[in-house]
Amino acid sequence: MFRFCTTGKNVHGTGRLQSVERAEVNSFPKWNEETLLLFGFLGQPEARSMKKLLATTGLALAVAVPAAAQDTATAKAEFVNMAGEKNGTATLTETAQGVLIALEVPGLPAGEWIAFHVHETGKCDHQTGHDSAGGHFNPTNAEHGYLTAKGPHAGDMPNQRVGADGVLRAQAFNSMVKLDGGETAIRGKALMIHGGQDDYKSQPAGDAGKRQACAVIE
Ligand SMILES: [Cu+2]
Ligand SMILES: [Zn+2]
Repeated sequence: MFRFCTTGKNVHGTGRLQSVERAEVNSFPKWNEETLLLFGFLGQPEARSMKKLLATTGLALAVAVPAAAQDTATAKAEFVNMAGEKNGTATLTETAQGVLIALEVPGLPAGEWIAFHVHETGKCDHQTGHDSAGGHFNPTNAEHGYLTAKGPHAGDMPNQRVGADGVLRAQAFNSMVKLDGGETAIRGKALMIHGGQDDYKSQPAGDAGKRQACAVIE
């Protein structure tokens, strides 16, 4: 229902998947009717309400099936802190408009806003202070920051707030990148969390402070 009402098309899937959805919608109520006829229910008041119930259930199934069968591209990223220890993960999901990034990373400055970017090199070496990950992912040769006329970098993302327990739990959406294919693909690049916030204008990286945790997108 969501798919039909909002977009009228199958965003990620194939024509095959769309036809499965239609088949579900068309065939399920028919099956209900035949089954009820078989049991001699049709026309009875109880049968009418049961038919209505089954038709509703059929609709719910038609919504659930494509969601389960959907072939959405995803990626994982495991964070490594400045001591070289694993600390936290991110799950990335490609959508038609960009990449959704959900992350949970402990051991960060409690209650602070921190910068969060995609960096250009998928190498997290804590012995270099994660400098191994290079600068911000910037396939369009833009300047850094949301507040600059020639910005932002594709790898720029809004600051995130760390919880009072020192754990960052966030969901961010980056509409300037994809997971796979082409210049703006970020699989193989790195996610980076800094100790301070991005001012969205200082070059080349928003004066965001030391790198705290780095994760290769794979
Ligand atoms: Cu950064
Ligand atoms: Zn940047």
